[in-house]
Parts: sequence; structure tokens; C-alpha cells
Amino acid sequence: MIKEKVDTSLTFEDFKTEVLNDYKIAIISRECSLLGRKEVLTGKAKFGIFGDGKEVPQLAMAKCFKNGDFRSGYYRDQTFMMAIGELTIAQFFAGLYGHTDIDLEPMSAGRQMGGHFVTHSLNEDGSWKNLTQQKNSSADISPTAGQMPRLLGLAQASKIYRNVSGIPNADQFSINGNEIAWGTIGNASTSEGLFFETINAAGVLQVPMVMSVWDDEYGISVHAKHQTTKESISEILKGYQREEGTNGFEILKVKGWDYVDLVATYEKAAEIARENHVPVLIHVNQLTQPQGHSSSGSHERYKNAARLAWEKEFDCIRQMKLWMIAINIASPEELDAIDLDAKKEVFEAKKEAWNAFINPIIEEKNELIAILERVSAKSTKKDEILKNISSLKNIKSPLKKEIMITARKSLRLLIDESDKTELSNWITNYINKTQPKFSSNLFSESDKNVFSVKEVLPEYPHNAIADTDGRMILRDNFDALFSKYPETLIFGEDAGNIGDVNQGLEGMQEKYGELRVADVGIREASILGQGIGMALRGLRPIAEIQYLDYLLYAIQIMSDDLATLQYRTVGKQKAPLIIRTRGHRLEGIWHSGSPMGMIINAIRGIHVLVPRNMTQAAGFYNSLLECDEPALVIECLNGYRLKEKMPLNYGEFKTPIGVVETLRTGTDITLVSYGSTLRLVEQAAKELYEVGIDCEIIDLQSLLPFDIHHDIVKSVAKTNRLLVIDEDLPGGASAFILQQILENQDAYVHLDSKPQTLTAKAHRPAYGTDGDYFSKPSAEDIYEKVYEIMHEANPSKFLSLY
Ligand SMILES: Cc1ncc(C[n+]2csc(CCOP(=O)(O)OP(=O)(O)O)c2C)c(N)n1
Ligand SMILES: [Mg+2]
Repeated sequence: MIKEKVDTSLTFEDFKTEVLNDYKIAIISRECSLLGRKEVLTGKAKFGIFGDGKEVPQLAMAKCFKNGDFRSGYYRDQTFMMAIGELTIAQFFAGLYGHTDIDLEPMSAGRQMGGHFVTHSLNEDGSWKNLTQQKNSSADISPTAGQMPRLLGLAQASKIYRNVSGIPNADQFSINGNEIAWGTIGNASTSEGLFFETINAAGVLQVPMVMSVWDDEYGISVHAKHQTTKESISEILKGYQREEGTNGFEILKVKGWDYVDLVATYEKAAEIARENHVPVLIHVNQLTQPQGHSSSGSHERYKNAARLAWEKEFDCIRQMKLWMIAINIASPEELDAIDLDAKKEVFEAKKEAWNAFINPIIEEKNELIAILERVSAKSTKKDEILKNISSLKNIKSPLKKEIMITARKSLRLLIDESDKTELSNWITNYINKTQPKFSSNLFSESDKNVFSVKEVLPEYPHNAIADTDGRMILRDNFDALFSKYPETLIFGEDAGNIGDVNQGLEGMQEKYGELRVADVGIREASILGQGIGMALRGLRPIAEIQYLDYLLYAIQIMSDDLATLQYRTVGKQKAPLIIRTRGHRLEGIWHSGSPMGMIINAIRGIHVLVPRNMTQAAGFYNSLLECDEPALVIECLNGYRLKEKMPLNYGEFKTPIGVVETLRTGTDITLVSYGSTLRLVEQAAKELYEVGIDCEIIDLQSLLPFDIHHDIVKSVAKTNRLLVIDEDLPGGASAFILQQILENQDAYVHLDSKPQTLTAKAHRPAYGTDGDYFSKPSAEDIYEKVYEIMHEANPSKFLSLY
């Protein structure tokens, strides 16, 4: 009976073997959790968050998870990762210890705390592996529900691959769009807006997503009654249930300790999603947390005796065991033997992982001790150095930090001694060797990073004049790109039918179809996630955020997910997503913002490009599609109707990234700016020239990366004066720009006047033309600020203005 429910093609022996194998994985995973907590309590690991109490449903999910599929989940999924063969016991512990060797700690080489899972999508050189031949997990992040937006894109990619033809190398990423994106989330995290936003979008888009909610009734200490209306996510999502003739979800509910029902439920879910591209939500309830939420704190503080007793009884592994005994899959003795075996295996692998982690550090410690002993023999500070040696020797399980502290403090003692090179060299080498383990891969280190792009200038017909609306240049360039790269697609509010709010995509949907040029709901965070997910599966999405002001809805996911992706996977995953938006100057508080300081500080790991016109913007898109990195491109809102020359080589001309452009040469002062403000700077410079002040104007073009050739300092060396003009608030992006010029480029040595910034007011820009004039830097402000600087330098030549 039960056998039939699980799989009719199996013999009882096969079935038994499979169940026993599952059981063993569950026991191994549980033992990892139990010992993992001990490792934290004894100080060998810093923090632990484990999957105990969630083992059995994850076995069921793993059975239906096929090659090519993707997971986007959270920190409870260790059993699943073990069951699909992507996490060994030793790797589990290596993660807990923070081992920095990617071969031994493949989840993040110690950058993320344990419980944050990932598989490797990229080869050593940054090129794609064949993702259809492996089981895939996108890289976890800690912010609750942060896995949701990208889940949408991972699922949508299947739909694109199934329905869009001509995508190069499609078979590396998909087989006819048959891949499911599997989401997991805790019950409490479904309270987040990102969850609801994504669920709604998946219902609209009809994508192959299977969403599991692991419901243990708690979110740390907070009970479901404070989290979820009616205390049941499946209950309140009932309106999403698909019906005859509607879109929507299939919603299933199953007890988390019922192995048989779980297996059947997951099989059903997979079939619906994989074949029909219908999203499925599985509410897995009655789960437990045997050890509480994490290694910090204990659940006895907030669960009453009845709940704790229920959790003991309905522990999913216990229930699985009882069922196995009841239907004679195994005797209690046989199961005890498996338990014992599994425990031994975990114990041994843990030891192996610890030795692999600590032994190289002990070697480093001994290396340093040997050097210090040699140094001390010749030093006048012998006693103090010996004291340092003895404290270090006393540390049985040293950290790299402790080694460094000892070395660096000892070096200070040798300040006035001649024989310190061995120690100082050792420290330098140690830092050079160790720092990259913590700091590499913020950006792509492949040969397709943004620095690989060679500039290609726009070509113009002879005698071309600036008579074309900027938006038409963008449109015709997008046209060239969509036909050149079939893997490119764009989506955003109003991006489809009307071709975006400024008609930069006019006619594109008609030409390239609704899947490649798409309208989407008003949901910036999941638009962004859609892009991340699709980019993770080899497509080249352009996610459009209608206005820069609304990027804030998406900035969390840009910051936490996209910007950290290459870093947190040590370059093992990439999502070369282009984010297109428009901003800086239009009308009023929520259509004129330019919070560039906030943005560049939130998204290190994503390039930030600020073209002053649409030819440059188009050139950036052309460059970015040749690279493997994510970038934000901010078009000037007031530039779509300004006239530019029409280039001939659409899709081909390329704006270099990280390179500034000198728009005007001059000798008296260097004016640095970007975007819409440049038009005012140019106007002011013209007027200043009439009174004998000759300005040099530099367009930054990209804020990140920043002036990679250090051209600004060359200008300052000539003019000896510097003014940064920016429409962000005081101390916003202008502070970053000054820091780069003064500190990284050492421009201070050339300055004859105080380096200054001219920015918008600290408040949001007020409405209308006057609101703009009195909120943001105007041409007159720029004129007067420059004049003031020149007046101070030469008061007899430049008389006081006021
Ligand atoms: C945005 C955000 N807020 C708060 C936290 C801290 N936090 C981590 S887990 C958690 C509770 C999650 O509970 P649930 O979703 O039910 O998952 P469970 O741990 O119970 O499996 C909280 C509040 C976080 N990681 N991210
Ligand atoms: Mg919970």
C-alpha cells in the first residue's frame, strides 16, 4: 500500500534501500547539527544555525530535484544539500569553522557563516559550466526572504528557454525549459513583503517554481500568531489557488514528519511545475526545532512545556523511524545500527575537517615562532619578544588574527634595530597571501570584466548635425542589441507595450515579442530579482527601474544579493545583470532625486555608470553586454528630447568603463561632475570664460569604477584648483569623489585653493522649475562658487561679487 504510494515501479527491496538511505542522510544531518552546536559552545566555531527538525521534507524535495534545477533557499537546508550530493560532512564543518580554502569549504571559503549554501556555476576562468548536467543552488544570503526575488528569475529563465528561440548555448542552461526553481523559506519570513511580492509575480508569470514553506510555528522566539494572519500561510494564500480558466498557484499542505505523504506531495508538485510551468506552494507544517533557532540562545525561554513535549514526539526523524518499524522496513536494532554508524561517520569527518582547518594555521604559528626566536636572540628587546612567543605558544588553536597581532606587535619592538627584515618581510608576505582570501572577487576577475572593453567611437556621417532626440538613439541601439544578442531581454513597468515612459523602447515589443520586451507589475525588488535569477542562468536581462527615486525599493536586494554575489561565492557564480533606470532631474521630490552617495555606498560589487547623454548611455549598454559583470546605468531624465548626432554603428560603439572624459580644457580650475549637471557646468564655464576664468571640465562617466587612469589628478596638477559639482546632498557622492581624488590620486599636493564641493541642498528637491532652482546647484551657483575660489586666489583681479 504505502509502497505503491511512493513509487509503483520499485520492488520492496529497492524501496527499502532507498528509504534506509534517506534515513541515514537524515541521521547524519541531525548529528551534524548536534555536534555543530557543540563546536560553537566549545569555541571552535563562532556561530551555528542548523537544519535540525527539517530533515525529512528536504529528503522528499531532493528526490524530485533534477539536474539543471535550481534551489533558492535559506539556512535550514543542509539535509537537502547532503541528499543531492552537494554537501559532505567535512564540508559542513569546514563551513562552521570558516575554512578559507574553497576546495574544502566550497560554499564560500569561509566568507559566509555555515548554513549558507551554493553550488559552483563557473569554471576557474569565469566561464559557465554546463548547468543542465549538475544540481544547482543559488548562493544563500541571510536577510529573511532575500532569496525570493531571485527565485522568480530562476524560474522564469525556464520559461524563456522554452519559448524564445535562437539563444546561443541554450543547451548549457536548459533542456526545453524543463527546470524547476525550488524555493525554501521559514514560516516567519513569509511575513516579509518580498515573499508576497514574489508569490504574486510568479502567479502572474506562470513560471515553474516550487515554493516550500518550512513551518515550525516560530521565527526565533516570535510565535506564528504574531506573524501570520490565521497562523497559516496556505490558508491566507488560498486566493492564489488556480482554478479552471485562471492563472495562479497550486497550493498543497503536508505534515513535515509524514515521509510518505511528503514524497507523494513533492512528486505531484514537481510534475505540475515542470510540465506545465505552474507555480506550486507547499506548506510543510508541524515541523520542529530540536535545538532552538541557532547557537545563540535557547528555545526553552519561549516555548512552553507542552510545545517542547510535542516537538519531541513529532520530531520528523522520530516519526520516520516509527513508520519504518511499523511497516517492517527495518527493525529497531537495524536502525540503531545505522544511527551508530552515521554518528561515527560524522565524528570522523568532523575531526578530519578540524585538522584540515587548524593544521595549516598551526604551521603558520610555528613559522612565526621560529622567526621570533631567531630575532629575539639578536634583539635588545629579547625579554619582551620571548613573552610574545610564549603567549602565542599557549594558544593551542590559533587564529590568523592572533598570529598577526603577535607578529605586528613584535615588529614594533624592533623599531630601532637593523635586523628586522626577516620579520617585516614575513608579515608582508603573510598579509599578501591572506588578505585576498577575505577580499578577492568583489568584481569579476575573469578576462570578461569591464576593463577588458576597448573603446569604440560612434561613427557619424560626414557633416552630421545634432538633430536626433536622445531617446531615438537609445531605441535604435536597443534594436541593434536585441537582434545581435538573442539572450538579451528587458522588462519593467511600461517597458513593453508603450516602449517605456520615454519611448526609448518604442516598437521593440512588437518586433521582439512579449517575453523579451515585457511589461511587469509595479514591484521593483522582484524586478531586480527576476534579473538576478535569469542572469544566474545564462541570460542577459536588463531590468528596468522606472525612476531612480524608486530604486530604493530594489536597493536592498541589489546590495544584499547582487552586489555580494561574486564576493560571497568567491567567483563561483555570476549574475551579469544590467539595471537600467533614469533620474537626476525632472520635477518634484520623487522624480528628481539623485541619491548617488547612498547608492554607490550600498552596492559596491556593482558598477555604477552615469552617462551625460544617450549616445554615451547606449555605448555603456554595448560595452556591458560584452562583459560578465552587473552594472547600474542611470540615464538623464531630462535628456531624452535633447538633440544628439545620430551614429551609424548602433550596437557596436562602446563607452569605456571607469574612464573620464575631458569636455573642456582650461587652465584655472578643474570642475568635476557627471550626468545632467554637466550641462549647467558647461554653461557656467562659458560665462566664466568671458570674465577671464578658464575652466577645465571633466565628466566622470562612471562613479564605480572611478577614474582608473587617474586623469583627474593630471588636470589638477595643471590647474591647481578643484571643485566637484554634484546634485546629491552635501557629503553624498561628492564626498566619495573628493576622497578618490585627494586620497587615491594624491591631488592635495597640487592644490593652491581649498578643494570644494557644490551640491544640492540637504532636503529633497522641491517641485517645479523654482523648486529645482532653489534645491539643486544652478549655473549661477556654479559660476559664483568658481568665481569665489578665483577671487580668494587673486582678489585684485577678481573683485568681490557681492
Ligand atoms: C531581514 C532580516 N530580519 C531579521 C533577521 C534575523 N533573523 C534571522 S532568522 C529569523 C527568523 C526566521 O524565522 P523563520 O522564517 O520562521 O525560519 P526558521 O528559522 O524558523 O526556520 C530572524 C528574525 C534576518 N536575518 N533578516
Ligand atoms: Mg520558523
